[in-house]
Amino acid sequence: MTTLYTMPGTCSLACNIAVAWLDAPVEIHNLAYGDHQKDEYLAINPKGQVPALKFDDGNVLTELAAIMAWLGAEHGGEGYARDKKLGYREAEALAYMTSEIHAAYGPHFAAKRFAESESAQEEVKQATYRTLGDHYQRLEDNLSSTDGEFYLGKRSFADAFLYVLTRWIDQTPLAIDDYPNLKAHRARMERDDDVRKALKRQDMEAVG
Ligand SMILES: N[C@@H](CCC(=O)N[C@@H](CS)C(=O)NCC(=O)O)C(=O)O
Repeated sequence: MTTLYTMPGTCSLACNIAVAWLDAPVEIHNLAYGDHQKDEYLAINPKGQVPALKFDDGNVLTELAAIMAWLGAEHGGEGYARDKKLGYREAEALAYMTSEIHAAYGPHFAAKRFAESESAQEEVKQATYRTLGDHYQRLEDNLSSTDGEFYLGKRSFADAFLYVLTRWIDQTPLAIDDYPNLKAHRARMERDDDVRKALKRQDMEAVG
């Protein structure tokens, strides 16, 4: 069976949620933290990152946005194929969330890669939080420009990644309370049975 590799706390939760929403025949293999750097997993994804999707024939697809595109095309049914506008807006949102916002988290997760001294690392981190603050404000504004329930007006995989981002904010000095639409979105996602199922499969809990 096709296998999705995940790890607790990571962005791979978004793909796990998408699998649950589609009820796709994809097995979830939740790595323990650290196993992503072991030879066995590096043979699957030499980048040492999750998510990765391994097909029965041994082929591997990496990069969250690409995995979401495959899930939609393969298991999204006719509705997914017909709603072209939602499809390209979803691709736009996922590209923004992965290449801009997730990437901007780099110095937060691994400050040592960006500066040597502790004071320089702290400076880089503070700049990172300012950038992230701008991103969260943009997400908040975009969400409030729809009816507020879903990021693109209708449920899409962008909501799955948005949920990951609204969880990560708690690790930063930024406060979810400053983004009321994002806070409500996070709470709504946690009332979704499929989201709870995905969290459980990844050894994670709702944040409330
Ligand atoms: N560009 C990749 C980024 C994936 C990524 O950074 N995954 C993180 C978890 S959120 C990871 O595996 N980190 C482990 C590491 O880099 O050591 C994507 O969008 O899939």
